[in-house]
Amino acid sequence: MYKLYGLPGSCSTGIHILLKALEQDFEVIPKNTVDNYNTINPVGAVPALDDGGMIICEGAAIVLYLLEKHKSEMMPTDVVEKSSFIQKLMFNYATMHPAYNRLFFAMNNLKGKTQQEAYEAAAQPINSLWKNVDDQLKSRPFVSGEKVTIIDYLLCIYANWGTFFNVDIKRGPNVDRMIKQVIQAPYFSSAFEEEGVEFALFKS
Ligand SMILES: N[C@@H](CCC(=O)N[C@@H](CS)C(=O)NCC(=O)O)C(=O)O
Repeated sequence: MYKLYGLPGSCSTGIHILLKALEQDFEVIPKNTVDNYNTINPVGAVPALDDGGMIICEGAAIVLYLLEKHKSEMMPTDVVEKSSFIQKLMFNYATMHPAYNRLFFAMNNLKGKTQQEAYEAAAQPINSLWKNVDDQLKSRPFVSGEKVTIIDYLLCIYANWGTFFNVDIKRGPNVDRMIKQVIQAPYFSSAFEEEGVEFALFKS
């Protein structure tokens, strides 16, 4: 059985959803219940996956490990398609997620007018990134094509983060269509429920 170290509603929730989609046995261990979490991941971040004592850190590495190990159809076998899939996955982990980190930094470290200005400055590049995703979704239902993948799950989680901040994030109509479809999946909503967090997007 896998052990997934995570934080509710964070990027680790993407791995939680993926483990459900792959029909794997696992338990989710909240990071804050672990004494000395840095012995699991020396940089202190979630997710971390324990597979029989072998620890894997970095979300992208965990995704690639799980998809290859379980021969998931999410991962194309053709080398060109696989490269495109990995490019989109890395866009999530190395570009979109860090863009949202600027909002979390402002929330945790700034106050008042300075915080609001930082939110608004951070929202600009995020909006450009969503425009890029929205353009891709003009011609297909999901980022990787006809079938939902971990790439879409993660984008839904990042989009939900936007509800935490007092700033307007513009995602685009195709992105919203994709999100509304993905969040219908039982394994998506049950992962949020099990973590005790609400998917607040589209709720007024
Ligand atoms: N490069 C890492 C970054 C992961 C990351 O930033 N995780 C956040 C949650 S989304 C985290 O653990 N933050 C530390 C904390 O909140 O204690 C990865 O992709 O796995």
